[in-house]
Amino acid sequence: MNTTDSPIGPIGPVGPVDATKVPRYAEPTTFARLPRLDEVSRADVTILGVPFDSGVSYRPGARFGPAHIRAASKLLRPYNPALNVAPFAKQQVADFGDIGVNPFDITEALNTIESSITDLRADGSSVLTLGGDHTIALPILRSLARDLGPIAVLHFDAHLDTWDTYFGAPYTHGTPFRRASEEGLIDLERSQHIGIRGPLYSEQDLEDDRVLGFQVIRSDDYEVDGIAGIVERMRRRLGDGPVYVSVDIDVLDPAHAPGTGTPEAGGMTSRELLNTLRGLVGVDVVGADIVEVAPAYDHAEITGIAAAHVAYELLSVLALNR
Ligand SMILES: [Mn+2]
Repeated sequence: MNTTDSPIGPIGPVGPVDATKVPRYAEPTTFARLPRLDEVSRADVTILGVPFDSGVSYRPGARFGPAHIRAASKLLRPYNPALNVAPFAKQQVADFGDIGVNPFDITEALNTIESSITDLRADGSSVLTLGGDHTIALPILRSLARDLGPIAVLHFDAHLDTWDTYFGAPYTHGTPFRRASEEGLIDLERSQHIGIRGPLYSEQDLEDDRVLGFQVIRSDDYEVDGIAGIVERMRRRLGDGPVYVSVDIDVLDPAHAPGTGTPEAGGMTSRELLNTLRGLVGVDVVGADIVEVAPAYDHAEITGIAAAHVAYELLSVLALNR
């Protein structure tokens, strides 16, 4: 699964470092021990770290998420039996590393993120972003929508993230999808939240959310519909056009993801989340993020491992859709 060189250059994707020859805990840390982007000619999928958490409303610390997810990804292996695919062999996946964004000026940070995403996508690469707090989804959607028009957002989260402002501030981790909807970035007929639960400010939050273009699948719905039923509802809503997948790790129950900023009881299991993501095979996924991993509240890498496996399933879906 390593470099396959021929006299005329690489003839296939450069895969992870071979764990049967170099121990997993050795060598510099990239996602899944994949090559850095500057070590390959181009990537079909680029992993990008965005260590930004200046938009959080409660526990800070998601700026350390990218490094934590990479560290927890060292145990990922090359073959995914659940989907019968080798995601790093079927496509070139490479890790760009992190971009530096201004922690004191959110507007400047959003612009930096948007232009970085646009640059990485310029040669046709898909970008899988490791956050960072949920604020970063907005500039990513700005970049995608400029090329693709309004796209469906499939949003896994305990929270709606369609609130208006906090302390008068429009750009926060609780508001990215309201801004995205107002800016015309999302398809109002095809967007969906999955995993919603917990107390709201008022009943009006749900009404506003509907008007902004989202359909809600609640965490509790898994109990009634099961994973297969949820996947069917998800695919019916997403339809045929482009889809952006945004995974807030707090969609998982705190038992499955304690290391996050705004935990809510009654969440999904990691098994439910991974199986739901597998249901995206054949859906036109054009990009994805995994956000809100805050390692200071994690224990034994529970949250980091969950996030790494979320990334692995998304990469597997992208490989099969190629
Ligand atoms: Mn969120």
